[in-house]
Amino acid sequence: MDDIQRRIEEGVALLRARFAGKMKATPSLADPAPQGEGAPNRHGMPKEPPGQNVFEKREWPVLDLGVETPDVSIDRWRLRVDGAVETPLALSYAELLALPQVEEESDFHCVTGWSILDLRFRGVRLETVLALARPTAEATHLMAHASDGYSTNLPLEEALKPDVLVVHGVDGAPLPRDHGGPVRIVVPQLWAWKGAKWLSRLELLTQDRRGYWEIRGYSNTAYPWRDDRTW
Ligand SMILES: Nc1nc2c(c(=O)[nH]1)N[C@H]1C(S)=C(S)[C@@H](COP(=O)(O)O)O[C@H]1N2
Ligand SMILES: [Mo]
Repeated sequence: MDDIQRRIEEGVALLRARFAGKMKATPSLADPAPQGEGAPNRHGMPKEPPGQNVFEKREWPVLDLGVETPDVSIDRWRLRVDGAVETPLALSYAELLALPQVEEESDFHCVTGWSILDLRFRGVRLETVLALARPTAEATHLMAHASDGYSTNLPLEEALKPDVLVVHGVDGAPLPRDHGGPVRIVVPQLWAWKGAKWLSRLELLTQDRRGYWEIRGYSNTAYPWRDDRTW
């Protein structure tokens, strides 16, 4: 475990050396005039992006392609991390739980017009998983793949933000299957489709490639406070 801890710290330092400047410059952290209403959220953006309705937590909708709801048992679940990495991984659920765990209270904004505020997500920073796999010097983006055939892409400067989590719990309970359990991603600073439910694979890329909705008309950048929904 000490070895893993050291490897994570080294990997995080390498990633921050490459991406810290880019991370600070993204519209989700450095927008001089973010749109929306309400008191500032944790990152200084208005709590409600423009055009959103805030729902109660108990009304959290289930939204996905709807073709199937994957039934992935904890015993069979694996997260492969491959592509432009020095060390491809295949993490089991137990291995994910053995990594440093964090809790982040975050908001969840769906492009179809609803938001849920203050969900308490538990999991592992995506940064931690990437630090273990060591993206190569050429890696710039990643594609998250899911067991239902879904995919969504992220630039590394968004993926590495500290509240972007590989989530296995919410509000003190295991992540429900409908919401992507056993394991999903949550990317609070972007529209919720950027967070793959039933996460199965992270593919590191050396150039951007569009995922399921990004091909079909949703914005590639997905900034809620710029009303950035389609292209
Ligand atoms: N695997 C997978 N992940 C997915 C989707 C999907 O269809 N399949 N839909 C996305 C969309 S459009 C949204 S709004 C959120 C919804 O998450 P929820 O069902 O937990 O509310 O999941 C995202 N992640
Ligand atoms: Mo969505």
